[in-house]
Amino acid sequence: MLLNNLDDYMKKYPNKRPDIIQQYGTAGFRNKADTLFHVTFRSGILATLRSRSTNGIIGVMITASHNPEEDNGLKIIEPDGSMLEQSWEKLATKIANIPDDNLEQCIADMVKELNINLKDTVAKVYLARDTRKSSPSLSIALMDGIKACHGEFQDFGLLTTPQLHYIVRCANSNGQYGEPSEKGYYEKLSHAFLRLTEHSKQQKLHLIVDCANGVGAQKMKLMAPYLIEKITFDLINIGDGTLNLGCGADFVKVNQRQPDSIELKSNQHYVSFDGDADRIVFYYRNDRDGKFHLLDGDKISALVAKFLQQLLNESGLNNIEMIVVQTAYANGNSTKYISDTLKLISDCVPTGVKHLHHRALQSEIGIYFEANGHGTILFSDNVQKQIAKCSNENAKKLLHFIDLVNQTVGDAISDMLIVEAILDNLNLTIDEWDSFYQDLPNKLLKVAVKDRNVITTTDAERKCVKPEGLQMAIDKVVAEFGPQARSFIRPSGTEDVVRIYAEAQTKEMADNLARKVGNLVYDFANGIGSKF
Ligand code: G16
Repeated sequence: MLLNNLDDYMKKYPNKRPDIIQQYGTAGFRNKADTLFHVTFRSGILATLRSRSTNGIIGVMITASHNPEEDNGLKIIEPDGSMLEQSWEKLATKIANIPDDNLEQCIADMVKELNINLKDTVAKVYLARDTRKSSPSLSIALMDGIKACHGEFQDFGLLTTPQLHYIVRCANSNGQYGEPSEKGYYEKLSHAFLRLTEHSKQQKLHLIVDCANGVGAQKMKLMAPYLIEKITFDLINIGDGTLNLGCGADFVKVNQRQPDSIELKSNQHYVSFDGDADRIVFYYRNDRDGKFHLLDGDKISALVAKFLQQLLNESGLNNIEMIVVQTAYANGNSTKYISDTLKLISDCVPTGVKHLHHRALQSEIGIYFEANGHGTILFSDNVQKQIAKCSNENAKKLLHFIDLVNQTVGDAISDMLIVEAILDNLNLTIDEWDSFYQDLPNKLLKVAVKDRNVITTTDAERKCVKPEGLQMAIDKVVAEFGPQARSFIRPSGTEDVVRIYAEAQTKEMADNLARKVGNLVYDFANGIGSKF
């Protein structure tokens, strides 16, 4: 039998809201938690089939990351630790939306079409969850889906999303990438960090970490003792408030201010994670102007690129190809810094770590960060071998650096240690890092419309194709704000909104530009625009 006890499971997990289309979007399924039980059960089936078709262990993380507490979602992880293969995203969407009565037939067709061997393969799924109240019951639905499809599972309970990505990769590489456990993760990263910083002149480092009231808080408590000889932490928003509310990486990036609960002190580094700890942004109070300064994913990219360039040159490995991958949200001045000052190639791809990861894989070293603080660095096997062959001190540092990076996906804990280790090695203050370039003033807005899918884009989301006439209207407005102005729009893949980004010479101009473009989006998407 293809599926076990399906009738019983269908009674337990009927699709109560067939009116809602569940989409496997930018980073998996996302929606109000109470609409996701049938989706989660079905994703258990899908993950089991993916495991059989790849002959590897698949991961499923239950989280809605930066979204509000009442949302939840699923991120499916490939055996190499990357995000679900794109052709399977479509299958995931199909299975999630098929009427209850047709589910078994749909699965049978899929098995046939993809030629999935059900007899001689073992299916295994690793699952974990964030701290949302709905996550434990969704975990049960997921395990039921795996059982229904005759799969095996291992439930890791609470983990950050990047920890699960890491463990899945380790397990599928037979331990070559590291020990497939949470403890293995702490040991590998902390060892690399301590070795990388052991010769620095600076004393102990200290960091204030806003954990967004999410899973990062519990995991930082476990990580901190491993690092105590070099760095200590004050953890805030550790679960005493509401998840992602008035705190966290998304709040800080969008509002360009510190979390409500923080009063900025001089000479202090601050970071904010998001709800599942796969994003990070840095900030501090600049004593010259007494103001909040944000160092986002673009600044992290610039710092990493500069450091790696220097180490590669000093190791005699300057022929290695290195690229920086960004999205349309990257600040115009960060792109300029990468190409004009660092003389590196930068490329722009659509939003979503999966797109950046894919592009970064095509280079020997691929540095990728979204402006929102989501990113990592990828090193090809060939480069790792080349570095391992060099015996100089800088090459040894590079090897420790590679061990500090979670190459599967953006990881707030790993990225936090990467930045601190680089600043320590280069003997740079946060202010000096901030002065690499000055961000063009910018504004992020979101607009709720009847159907966000009426907006379609091209050119890595920098141009709007539909509704017709909207791009022309945006171009006209942008032209009013001078040569440095830029704006684009795109439908979100994680929330039911259209996002608007604008940058211009002054903050006031950027705010005004975003507002004007927001009004255009509202009008065109609701059929009030001139040519709609
Ligand atoms: C997810 C993705 C990110 C993306 C973000 C926002 O982040 O992993 O790559 O930038 O959503 O996406 P959108 O603008 O389409 O809503 P997270 O941290 O929520 O998983």
